[in-house]
Amino acid sequence: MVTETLRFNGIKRELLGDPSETEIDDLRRELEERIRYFLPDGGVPSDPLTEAMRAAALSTGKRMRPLLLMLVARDLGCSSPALLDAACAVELVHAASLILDDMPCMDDAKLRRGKPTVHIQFGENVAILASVALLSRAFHILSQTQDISPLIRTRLVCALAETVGAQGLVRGQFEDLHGGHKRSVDDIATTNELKTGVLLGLSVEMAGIIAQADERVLQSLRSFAMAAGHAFQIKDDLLDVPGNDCAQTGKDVGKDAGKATITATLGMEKTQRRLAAHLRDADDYLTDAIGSKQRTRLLVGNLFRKAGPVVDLHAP
Ligand code: GRG
Repeated sequence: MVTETLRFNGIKRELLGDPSETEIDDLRRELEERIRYFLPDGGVPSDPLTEAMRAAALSTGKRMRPLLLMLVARDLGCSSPALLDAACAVELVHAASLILDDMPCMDDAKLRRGKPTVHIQFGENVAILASVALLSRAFHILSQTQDISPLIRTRLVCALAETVGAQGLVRGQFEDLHGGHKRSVDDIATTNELKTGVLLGLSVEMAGIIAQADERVLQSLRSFAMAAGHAFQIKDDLLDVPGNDCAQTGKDVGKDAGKATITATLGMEKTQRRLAAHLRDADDYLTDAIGSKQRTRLLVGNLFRKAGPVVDLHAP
């Protein structure tokens, strides 16, 4: 049986070979350099707030959201310098959300990206302040973005505000914390959409806005991001099983124990079929948006290939 990851992985290797991996690595380096520029170190003696912000934003993450933003835009034929700053803004928001998510009053996590979480390293009050400061820095960066019209800049800022707010990430986190242990699969999927899908959605939306894509393309990109977000959240759940090595994920394992997740509700086999269906949908929506362009596919393929054997997409 042809696996879903092959739809993302198979063709592109023949068409593109290694140079595209290099392109992604180069973009990742540019991004991290630009984040360092936006978050300069606190000097000597070092300032714990600045260090906490840098620790959250510069520790080794996959950079999935900013890379998605830049690669989708390139697949749409756009290489505006504004993309890099928009990508930094998205990554800073992600870093801010991870700080809060890890805190004792939320997920109470000790390990993130293979290192002690920000509140463990710097204390809880510094962690909260660093999160707020990163969020604020993200809006500031976006409001200063060059090479785009004021109208486009306003659309970007508005999209960011909507994504974070009470109908976005914050709502998703609230539902996750207060939704209860006995939720339907649809309710869990909605929470996942808000926790993971919306920030992926923002990334592709920003790419589309900067590339001045038409509404039809934007809609296909949003649908792609939602399907990819569902798939990613399921992959995340599948990796969060006791006995799985936290060296693979860089974070505490077993944090979902007792929580309502798709895996806990549907069981392993149905969950894997659901994951495969989301990946199929993601690929179809991506085709609607960018045709057969390969950059975004290469990134998505890499993300799911690295899911490892825990995610067995050969399941019937
Ligand atoms: C103030 C921005 C802000 C948000 C407040 C706390 C909160 C509301 C939301 C938390 C949302 C959250 C952390 C969702 C989890 C999403 C997720 C799958 C994170 C892991 O992403 P990866 O795997 O991590 O891309 P890396 O480390 O690779 O960046």
